[in-house]
Amino acid sequence: MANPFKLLVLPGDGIGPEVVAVGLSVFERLCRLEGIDTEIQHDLLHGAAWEKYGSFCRDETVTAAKQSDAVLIGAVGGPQWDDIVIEGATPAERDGLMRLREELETYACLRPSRAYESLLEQTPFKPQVVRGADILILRELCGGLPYGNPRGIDQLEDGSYQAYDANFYTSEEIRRFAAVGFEIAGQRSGKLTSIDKSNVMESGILWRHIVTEVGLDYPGIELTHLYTDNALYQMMLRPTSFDVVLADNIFGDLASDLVASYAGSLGMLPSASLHGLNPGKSAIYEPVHGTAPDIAGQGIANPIGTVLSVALMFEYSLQRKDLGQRIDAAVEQCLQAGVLTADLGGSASTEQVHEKILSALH
Ligand code: GGG
Repeated sequence: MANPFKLLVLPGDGIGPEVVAVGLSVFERLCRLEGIDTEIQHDLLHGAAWEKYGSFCRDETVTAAKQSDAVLIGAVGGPQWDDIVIEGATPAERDGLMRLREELETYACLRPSRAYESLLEQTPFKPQVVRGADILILRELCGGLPYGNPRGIDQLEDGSYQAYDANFYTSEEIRRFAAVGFEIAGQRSGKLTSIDKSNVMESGILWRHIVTEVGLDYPGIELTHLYTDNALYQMMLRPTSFDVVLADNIFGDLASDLVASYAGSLGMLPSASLHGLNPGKSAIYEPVHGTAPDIAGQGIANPIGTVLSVALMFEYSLQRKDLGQRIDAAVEQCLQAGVLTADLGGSASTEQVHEKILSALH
């Protein structure tokens, strides 16, 4: 583990600052209890950075992120920044978070979701259907449609418009990502489901081919290929039949929001975005949810997705899985005590959840 452990904190926009304050407090408390030395830097990202610096992600922020062991992010975006036009800008120049993901090459995004016994009634499922669900969506994060080029909206001769986005994947991008999937499947149940649309997309054909090829190096892992549409349907019908799911950038984004329903709310889902499984590289930790502008500033946002992202930070960047598990247990205690924010059917404030988790940590 790096000593001191260098953390860059980028709260972002909307409810980002509120949930990051809780995640950071849990991080600092546990580091203090465990005698872990830290060096913490703060900066702005996306809308907040645009307002102060006229850039969604400054070069200085990228340099600080690269020099850090980990980056803790809240959420980015908001309608006030959606229509800003930067002529000829790449997707990364238009979105601070996408720039950081690209610069740090955090191509493997881990998005775990599970059914909590005390929250089964908060899910849209019959308890017997979702009980025991424990899934990890692995989302490829640096390629595919979000970064695709060419892209654009062109006017046609008849005055109407045509929009297009290219979905590019090289065999190497798929190969390095699939290898992470097989490694992680080996650390869990040994089952890996790869999802694609190889029935209608060329990128899907290459995806399936390379994943199968990588699988030859992992004879102990049971690999299943599913078409994405069918996979999402099966994830709703049989939540407990999945373990690790390997998906491209777009399908992984869709799948992770969908399986958040197992946990009762999108506010529960954490993520770890890694440059492979190399603990020496800077990684990004952030909740899966967005900025929720409708509730920003009210002190009612669910901070658990961020707190669980800090648990993943302890596991992957500090190599202290035991401390990650301690945070998981504190969150469980908070849920069992019924200290729940509104998205989970409760009336607790962000601060009440924070206090409950801190007291459960001791
Ligand atoms: N904390 C996640 C977040 O801020 N997400 C904003 C977002 O939707 N980014 C685009 C993406 O993840 O594809």
